[in-house]
Amino acid sequence: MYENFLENLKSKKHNFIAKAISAIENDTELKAFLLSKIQFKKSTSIRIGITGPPGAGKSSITNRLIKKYRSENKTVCALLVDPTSPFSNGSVLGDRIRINQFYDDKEVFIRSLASRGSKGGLSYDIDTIADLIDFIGFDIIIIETVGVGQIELDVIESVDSVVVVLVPESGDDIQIMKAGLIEIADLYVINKSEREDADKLFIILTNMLQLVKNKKWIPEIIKTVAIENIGIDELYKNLEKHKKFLLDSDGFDFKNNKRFIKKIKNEIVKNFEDSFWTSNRLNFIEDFFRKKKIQKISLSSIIKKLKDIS
Ligand SMILES: Nc1nc2c(ncn2[C@@H]2O[C@H](COP(=O)(O)OP(=O)(O)OP(=O)(O)O)[C@@H](O)[C@H]2O)c(=O)[nH]1
Ligand SMILES: [Mg+2]
Repeated sequence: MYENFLENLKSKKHNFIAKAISAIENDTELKAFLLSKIQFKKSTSIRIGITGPPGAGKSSITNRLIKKYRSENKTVCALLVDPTSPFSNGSVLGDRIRINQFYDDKEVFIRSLASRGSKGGLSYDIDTIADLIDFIGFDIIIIETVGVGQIELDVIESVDSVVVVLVPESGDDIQIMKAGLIEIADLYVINKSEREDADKLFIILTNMLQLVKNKKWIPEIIKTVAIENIGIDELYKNLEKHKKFLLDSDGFDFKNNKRFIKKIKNEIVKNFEDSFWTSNRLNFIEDFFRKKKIQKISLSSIIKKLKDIS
């Protein structure tokens, strides 16, 4: 019944891609069909994460990168994760990235997604959506997220290359979040680097990176002025360099396998959770806490009691 759907997807018809993404987000029957078709295989897309504080210029950089990749004849999908607005339906951020300039280009697909995952992090859907885009055959998948705490850590698992975009004023924040940042970035971008403190931040980052030991990949720091397209070629070159590094070190397969294992685990949790919460168990737990005087009980014994109920 959905066979035509697949053909339309494969020919990159944007309205079909949008329908497929909505199906994944909303857990419809079409999702089940798609999941049965998207098979685990060597990933052919490169997944690039662009993260950093609000307003740092992530979308402007994404925009420029899309153009750069198009000039190299690569097909590109950009997924913009909007953690602030669970009600965004895709148009608001889409406007920000000046989606219209790619309107005629079938080989560019841009979509924003509300992050509905816990703690404002990347939702579990993002990996499935990226797999769908991979299946359709886009060469490059850019995932833009606002980097606040948890999301940065999530994005690292979802992508092959992590770009952390900072601005000259980020210096103080960085001193504070040092350790975390060292761990996550494959490349640093200092955007808005026409501003005077750009060199100061460059030095802070350089010093910070000297602490990195025993790592085969040492992140580059790239200065950009996205609005003037300055530094974008260098960013592109470094992304290509990182890609080569991953290819040479089996990094792609490693990341891809890890994502797949994570998805299997998530799916198992979902399945078991649904079947675990029988009405007897739900009633038991609700009755238990309805009692006026809560009994002293440990977590492990309540879990044991729950398991004993069928
Ligand atoms: N001066 C200057 N402004 C820039 C530069 N790059 C982007 N901007 C501006 O900074 C503002 C924010 O840019 P965006 O690309 O929307 O930033 P963002 O990080 O995607 O923002 P959020 O997604 O809202 O977190 C816009 O007004 C851009 O025009 C730059 O290199 N220099
Ligand atoms: Mg943005």
